[in-house]
Amino acid sequence: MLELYHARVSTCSVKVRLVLAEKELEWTSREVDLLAGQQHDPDYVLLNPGHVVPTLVDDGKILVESTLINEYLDDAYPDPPLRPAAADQRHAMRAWTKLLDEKIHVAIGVLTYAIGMRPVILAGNPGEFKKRLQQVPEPAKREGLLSIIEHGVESPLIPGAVATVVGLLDRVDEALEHADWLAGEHWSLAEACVLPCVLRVDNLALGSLLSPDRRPRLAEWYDRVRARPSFAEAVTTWVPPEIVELIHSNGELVREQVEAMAGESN
Ligand SMILES: N[C@@H](CCC(=O)N[C@@H](CS)C(=O)NCC(=O)O)C(=O)O
Repeated sequence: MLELYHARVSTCSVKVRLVLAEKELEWTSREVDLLAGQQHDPDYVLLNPGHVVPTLVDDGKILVESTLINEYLDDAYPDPPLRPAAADQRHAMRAWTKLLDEKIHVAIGVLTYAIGMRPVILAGNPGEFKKRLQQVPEPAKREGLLSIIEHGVESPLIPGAVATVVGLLDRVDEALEHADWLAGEHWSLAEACVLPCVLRVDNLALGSLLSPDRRPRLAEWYDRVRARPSFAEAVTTWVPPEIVELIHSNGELVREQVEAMAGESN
């Protein structure tokens, strides 16, 4: 039996849900409420010592790290294969997952908190949120989140995060110049990791960065990946529309400022 500990809106959770959907695997949902701090519950930390989602439990085997979970799923449930067969294409696929893990994930997290979540946290109980931050195991992440909650898009972390995300969007557009998919001939684990980040950019009211005028191949790919049944199953089914609307309206408040940082203001 497959059990996924996940959060509805988290990009890393979407990444694994997309692969489960592409493989049409049955799984049991174990939701972890990140805003309520359930990732720090002692029972959960026994499964995931990093205090993060997702965690997959497959017949008692505990698996963490979304990229490694997706590779595990492709090894354990190979039909349909979601990694290209050719060695060079598989290398290209892993270059995407590595880029996402090492650079993009943090940048997307910074923008999500600064643009989409900060107003929610400030309207709730910021003191409680800051207290809970003390449980985040990595000091750099803890301090980054504090800076974002204090300063929002004025935090010194924002320009770098925006530049990193713009770099990703350019790279996707470029990669699709002579290919339909990011790595190989089919939807692959590269799509699984890039799509949740592009979707987040869109949800944060930065859809201008994805417009066909600016990045035509990215825009066409984004339409194509969202038309697949896996998107409905992994995203639409789980992500509450009212949260998407809330994040989007928070994004509207700072959109011009962020677009200017991205060098894309009109
Ligand atoms: N490298 C980890 C990162 C997981 C991660 O950062 N997950 C976020 C949601 S996308 C999380 O659980 N955050 C909880 C928190 O920051 O307190 C993976 O890919 O699984």
